[in-house]
Formats: sequence, C-alpha cells, structure tokens
Amino acid sequence: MSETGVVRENLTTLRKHLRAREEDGGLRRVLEAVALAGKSIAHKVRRARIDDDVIGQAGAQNTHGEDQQKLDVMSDELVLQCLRECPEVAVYASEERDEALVLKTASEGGRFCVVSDPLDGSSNIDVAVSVGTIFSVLDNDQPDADTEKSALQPGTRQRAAGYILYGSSVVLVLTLGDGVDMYVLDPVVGEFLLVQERLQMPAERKIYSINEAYADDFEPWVRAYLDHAHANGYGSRYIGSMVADVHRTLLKGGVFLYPPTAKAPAGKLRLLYEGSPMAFVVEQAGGVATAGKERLLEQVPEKLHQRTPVILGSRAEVEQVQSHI
Ligand code: P6P
Repeated sequence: MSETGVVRENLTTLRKHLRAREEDGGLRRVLEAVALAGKSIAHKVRRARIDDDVIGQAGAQNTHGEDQQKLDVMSDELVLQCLRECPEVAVYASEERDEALVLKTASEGGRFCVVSDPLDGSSNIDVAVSVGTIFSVLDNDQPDADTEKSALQPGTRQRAAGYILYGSSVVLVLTLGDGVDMYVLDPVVGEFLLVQERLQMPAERKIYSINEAYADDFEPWVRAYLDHAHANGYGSRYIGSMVADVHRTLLKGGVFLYPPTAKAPAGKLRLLYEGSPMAFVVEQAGGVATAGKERLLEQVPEKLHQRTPVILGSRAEVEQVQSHI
C-alpha cells in the first residue's frame, strides 16, 4: 500500500495483452496503430487553448454539412497516418471523408477495412467536455475492383471495435468478439494498461440518457417511455458526447437513446462508425443495442454515412424502451 492507496501491480500493456487475446498479428497491428493515434489525439486534446491549432473551426464542412473543428481534421489525419504504417490496411473510411480511401487491394495484401469517427463530440472541445475516437475493423471482403465497398458490411461482420475516451483519464475500450477489455493510458510511461478484462455491464439501472430538448419531436413510443421513466424514479444523465454517454452506460448501466427526431428522421448517429462499433461493445458486455425493434448489428448499410436510431444499454432497460414501441 502506497501513500496514494493501493498500487496496482503487474498491470499488463495493450501490446502484451493483445498477444494473449488475438493470434492474428495483422489485426493486432491495426489495433496498436489506432491506439497510437489515440495517444497523439489525447496529447492534442489536453493542449486545447494552449496550442492555437486545436480549438476552432477548420473553415470547411464535412460530408454532412457540419462545420469541421480543427481537431476533427487533425485527428482524422493522425488515424490515417498511423494506419498507413500497417501493411494489412486496405481501406480507411471516416466521418470526415466523403469517400472511403483505398490504401491496398486484397491482392496487394490489404486485409482490413477500418472505419472511424476520429473525434466524436468534437464540438465539446472548446468547453473541455470529454470527446472520443470510435473505431470499427472489418475484413476486406471485396475483389480488388470493389475494395472500397468492404466498409458496407453489417456490424455482425466486425473483427474488432471500440473507442478511446479523452476524459478525466484516457480510456481505451476494445472488443475482439470475445468480451470487452478496458485500458487506461498511463501518461508517465505512455502505455495503455489493462485495468479490466471481460467487462460486463449491469443488467439493469434506472438511468436514461437522451436529449430531452427534442421531446416535442419524439415519436409517441419515446414519449411513452419517458413518461414511464419520470413516473418510476429514473435518473437522467446526458453529456451530449456519444463516447462519454456510452462509456457511462457501459460501466454504470442504464440506457442511451438517440431516436428519430424531426431534424433527424433516421436518427442523427451514423451506423458504420458510431452505431455498429458501440453496439458490438455493448453486446459483448452483456447489453443490448437496437435501432428500435431491430438489432443494431444486423442493419445492412447501403451508404457510408447512413444514419440510424440508437437505443443501447442494460438489457432490462432496453427491453423497457422496446415495450413502448
Ligand atoms: P445532440 C456529437 O455531436 C454527436 O455526434 C454525438 O457524440 C452525441 O451523442 C450527439 O451528437 C449529440 O447530439 O443533438 O444531442 O446535440
């Protein structure tokens, strides 16, 4: 016991733990590349307002007509730069790019497609609210001529997925399809250290997370659910940064909802690089993730930036939401 309390011993690094969890060296290299990008992004997020290239708009809009923050563009470039070092990456697609970028075809050794929201919630940077990187790894299942289409696969086909939360600590949450592992970046040694293995989310918790400013827009089933929550002692938590809201839901339980609204009739969140990776993590932690009635991971994408409703969290809480649909 040290003066600061129990000192965790024998913490293993991401690199070492991946060797124990994943035999595919190519997939390990991709995940280590994403983690390296996360360390660089974490450094830049921590220097917001100190460095003048972090805060503020980049002066351009992304494919959705949203003003890009400087750090959106920088984070996207950092992820791509790190992935270019992996010989097995075939495709990189991101919220910040209109089209998927083909790096290598299958016949050139391109095995994986990486889809990412390199800095989700970036509008929160200027008020120092948590933001995050979300990533999803798929097999390149396409012939050379159609390599970019490898991004358009349902979430059930993911090889790995997760997120890096730039919060009061920098947390990497990752699944390879065999449970969820959580790592925290030790800024002294510059390594992600394993802090929890095969994480399981609470089966129920009376917390709901939704932007109630849209209450008048919500469909009747959402309003009926909210009436139930208000009448049954639920707590409400909403940060407005998906990675932070999902991470809290993963650890504390409850339900996170971004349902259709008048402004976003298909939901605001994107299927490929927000819904699917978060759904993979949540399901692997024993939770449920739906687009309403249907399982989120079974949604078949037709377009790269397709949106989806998202309802995910503890089984009992998602089932309670679904009982009103
Ligand atoms: P609203 C951030 O802009 C984001 O894409 C997600 O991180 C977050 O969950 C959502 O939008 C918040 O949207 O409409 O509640 O501000």
